[in-house]
Amino acid sequence: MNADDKYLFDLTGYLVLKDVLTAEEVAQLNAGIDRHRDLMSEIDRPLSGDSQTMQGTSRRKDLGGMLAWESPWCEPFRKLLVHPRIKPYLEEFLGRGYRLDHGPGLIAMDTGCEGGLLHGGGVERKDISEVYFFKSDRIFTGLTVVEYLLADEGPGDGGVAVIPGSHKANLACPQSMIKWEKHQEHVLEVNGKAGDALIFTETLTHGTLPWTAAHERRALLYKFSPGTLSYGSGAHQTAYYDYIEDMTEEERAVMEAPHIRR
Ligand SMILES: O=C(O)CCC(=O)C(=O)O
Repeated sequence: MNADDKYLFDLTGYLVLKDVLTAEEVAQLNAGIDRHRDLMSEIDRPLSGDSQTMQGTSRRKDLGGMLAWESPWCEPFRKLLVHPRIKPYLEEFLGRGYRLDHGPGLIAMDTGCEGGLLHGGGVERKDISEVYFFKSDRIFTGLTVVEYLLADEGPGDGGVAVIPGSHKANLACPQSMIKWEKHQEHVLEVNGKAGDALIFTETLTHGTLPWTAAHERRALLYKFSPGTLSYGSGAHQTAYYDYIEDMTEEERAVMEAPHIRR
């Protein structure tokens, strides 16, 4: 990671990194998902609320639990805990000893799938778990998302969207903007190819635009926290499950409960 990336992340709250995964890695991850497809389920509540512009003909489908899948299917997902292209960014933004807070989770969307209301951002954050500030030449951020694209998200397709710079907002985002009904020119549809990765601080206002592409959307989300913080109640509890025993030492360290690391 270079000084430009650090500047741009601080300025906008997100970065898109190109070609993080090879075509082979994308294929392995997608093969694991295909293999476990019967575990994928449509979520039980709509995410589009009463938005006039985010309605669709289906709901998002979710799939989780990849780290505990039987070998070899779990392996490409475990590698993403410490991917050499991503780890330096997480160590810069979250500090050394960053930890998996929750996830990974797959978001899949069929053509016509509804969007999801924008959320998070600036004044709306409730506690230090989603903090963002700059001090001593360092970025400090709480919950941080790494979103690996496993299918292309091209212009006009929909999918993940952000309001650049909103992690520093001092006022609440207008409801009409949260619903993507007004000020759409300030809501950026993030585009990328399968294998690209989006990193964003969860305190950036973000959400999902309705999916219009002919192919299935697949985005794989890992949510990380600094070593001393927790947002979710998830991964640190599961750190004591058997499945971490055969992880590498480097992967297992990311599964630890929050604590002071020296
Ligand atoms: O990739 C997306 O659709 C955004 C997901 C999202 O809003 C979230 O995980 O909080």
